[in-house]
Amino acid sequence: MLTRTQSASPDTQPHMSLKVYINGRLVDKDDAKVSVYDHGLLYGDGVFEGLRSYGGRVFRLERHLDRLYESARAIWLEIPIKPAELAKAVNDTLRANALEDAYIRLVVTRGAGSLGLDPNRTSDPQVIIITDKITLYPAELYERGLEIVTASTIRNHPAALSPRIKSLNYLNNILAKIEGLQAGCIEALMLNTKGEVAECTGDNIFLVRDGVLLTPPLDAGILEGITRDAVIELAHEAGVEVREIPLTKHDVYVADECFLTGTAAEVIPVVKVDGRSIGPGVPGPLTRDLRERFHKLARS
Ligand code: PXG
Repeated sequence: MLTRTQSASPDTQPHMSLKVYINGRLVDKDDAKVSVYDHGLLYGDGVFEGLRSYGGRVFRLERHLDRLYESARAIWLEIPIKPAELAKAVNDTLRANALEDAYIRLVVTRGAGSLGLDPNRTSDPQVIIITDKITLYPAELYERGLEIVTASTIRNHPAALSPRIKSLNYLNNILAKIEGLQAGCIEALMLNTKGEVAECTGDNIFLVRDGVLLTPPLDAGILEGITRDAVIELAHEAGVEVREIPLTKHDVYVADECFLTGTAAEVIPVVKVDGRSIGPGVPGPLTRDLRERFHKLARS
């Protein structure tokens, strides 16, 4: 997704190279490199965030930074700069690339070290900001709705590696994503070790039943999605009751509506799960309403 040669104004600046922030410097994309000894590469030892900007303004930047620093704290990784400095760096990088509607990837690795797990034998965490044009899901998916399948890969046990940490080790989700792709689906539903619905590989899940919005609680072992939080707020504003309760596949199959939330997808309807139509098999009214409300909020 980030490999295309990008230029903010291809007609007027054909040779302008995308700039990447790395440790306080803006360098050309091709020169933005980390060591092969970086423990981010060797062990997935690091954290990340995926953000979006709309019209030059980053959606809930502070909240994403809070989550990044919380993820880092949970893995004993000290980010060498303060959140305010990182926030400024994000905005500077967007401006340097003349990007308004963008995808932003923040990455902090443990840094280069020896060939061993010991994080004490590393130095210099690498702080990286990649900004690029956003690749949107095709509009027709929002109109028709997605079909997803339940993956046999269980979400990481929260007592082993908390799904609330956005770490550089996403193999749990990637294995589930592959199952989805093999079934012809771009997303896959993941259950937790109790067999309850957790989340999708890069999105949170919501159901609608009898006008009430249902979503798994954080202790189902999920990422506390920033889009999820925003949608819960929007539902409250709209006078819709929201229940964060444990859900099973049965609840999904008998729901009136189903949708996913995430930074990349925003709010996207799901109309089929494991071959079963959800409700009448078309995007439902509450899903459409919340999608519109989110759309307005993000662009306000
Ligand atoms: N669950 C998981 C496991 C995620 O990784 C979400 C839910 C939704 O959270 P937000 O805060 O985005 O509403 C995510 C987010 C990417 C990418 O490039 C992945 C995410 C977000 C942005 C980009 O793969 N995952």
